[in-house]
Amino acid sequence: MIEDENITQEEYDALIKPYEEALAFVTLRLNGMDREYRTLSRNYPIHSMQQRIKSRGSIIRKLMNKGRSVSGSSAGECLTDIAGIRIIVYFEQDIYTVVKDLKKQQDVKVIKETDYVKNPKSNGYKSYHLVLNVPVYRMSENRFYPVELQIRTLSMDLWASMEHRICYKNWRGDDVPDDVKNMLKLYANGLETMEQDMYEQCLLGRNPG
Ligand code: 0O2
Repeated sequence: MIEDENITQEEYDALIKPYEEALAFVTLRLNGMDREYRTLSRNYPIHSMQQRIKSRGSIIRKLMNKGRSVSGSSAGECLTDIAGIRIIVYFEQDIYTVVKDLKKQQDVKVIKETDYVKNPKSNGYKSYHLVLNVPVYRMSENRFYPVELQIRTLSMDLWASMEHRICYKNWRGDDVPDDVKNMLKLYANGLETMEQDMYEQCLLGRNPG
């Protein structure tokens, strides 16, 4: 890192303030949706949600990996995942229910959408990514800030957490040995089969009293 390229703790604290508000805005909405789902049906889609503001170290690392200059303003320009929420659902179908209902909200705009469920990454990663632009009001100005949503099933989340732990911690994502890659793909397929079978064989078309 070039010496004057840094994000000080003070810059970081100022940078994340509006993202914290944007995150609170979306979390409130999602909690409202979750309450409504649970009132309407026993087969509610959302299992749990986690939220985080990207740490200072993670922001610096990501800017360096992207070959961008390291500063608060560069982070604001280049990164759309400073505020992030992970929504864990039960079945693949639930992902699309949540996405459809999120898009009904007229005061937030979808600015990026990647469907890694229908188009998984070559390593087996599956998840639906949405970046919402959310209004944050100040007396001097109104601005939109991005919040990244990762929507995935319990089994996709299990796989992604394990893959991140195994590959990132040991090989920093590069040069993962082929046998490890192959085994991870095999498990991704196995988990997908388990989840689909549970849905199709145990739930679909049944109406337990
Ligand atoms: P962290 O530490 O989880 O925040 P971006 O890189 O965000 O500007 P891009 O290139 O579209 O945009 O990224 P992508 O592919 O949408 O990935 C964004 C996030 O998805 C990552 O954030 C990870 O959280 C997750 N992700 C993507 N690919 C994988 C994968 O192969 N394995 C796992 N376990 N997670 C993945 P970060 O910042 O990389 O990491």
